[in-house]
Amino acid sequence: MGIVNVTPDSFSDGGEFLDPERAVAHGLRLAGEGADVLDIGGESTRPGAAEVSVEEELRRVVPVIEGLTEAGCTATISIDTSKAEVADRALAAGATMVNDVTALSDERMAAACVRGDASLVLMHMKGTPRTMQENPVYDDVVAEVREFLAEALERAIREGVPEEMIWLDPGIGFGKTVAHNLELIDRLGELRELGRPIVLGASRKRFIGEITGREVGERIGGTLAANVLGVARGAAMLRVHDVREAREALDVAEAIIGTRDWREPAVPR
Ligand code: HH2
Repeated sequence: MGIVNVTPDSFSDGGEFLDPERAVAHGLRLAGEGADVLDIGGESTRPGAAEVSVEEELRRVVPVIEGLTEAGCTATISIDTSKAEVADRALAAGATMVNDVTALSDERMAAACVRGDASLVLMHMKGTPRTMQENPVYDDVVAEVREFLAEALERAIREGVPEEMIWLDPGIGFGKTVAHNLELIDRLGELRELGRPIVLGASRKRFIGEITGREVGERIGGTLAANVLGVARGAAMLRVHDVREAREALDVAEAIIGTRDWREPAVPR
């Protein structure tokens, strides 16, 4: 899953793709590099980020989704939003997946997914982006995230989203310390027990900077380590800024663990 942030304030690439044409070009490039999914977001969720109105979010994301669809983009288009109204319009414009980092905080969200026949990513967050990094405390972070995701999954199914269209995400960096993030990735297999595929979003995040001492644009090495180990522990989708590097690391990692036949070399993209 390649990230297309159409925002002025995202933590790693804020402002770079606010112009729809640049965002479309970026999305097409990521798809060409091997992204199966493009995640289009119009609201930053970084710690302390300002909230964005429905109108502003729509103004940012709809032209990008339309542009990608018109350009014949074959990757799945995901809308990264927690607002049902934005999901509705994005699905009408060509998206087929909803990435909700608040796991149905908008009570109309599941219905929007059902209406739009969309798959749904449910992510764990403790608190809100404004407050989530203020001393997060858990008894057992994996158990709590698992319980939260189990409840969100049950609710989504109860509200009509087909189980086989739901993905789960531990929400790396969303109300978690470095230690919490590391433990979640290391014990990702415990979330697999919920029976749904796992999305992992570690790309360029702060815990990597805290370990490596690197600024946000220089965290590719740490990102690849988290991604490869995440897949070894059971992640099925990686949400990344750097698709080419993630793809290559995965191709090699999968050849080693035997889930990919290395005799058929990947076509460099
Ligand atoms: N992380 C971010 C945003 N959306 N969605 C899922 N499912 N999982 C994640 O880990 C996740 C997410 C934060 O990263 P980014 O989009 O790069 O930054 P920002 O929220 O500042 O736009």
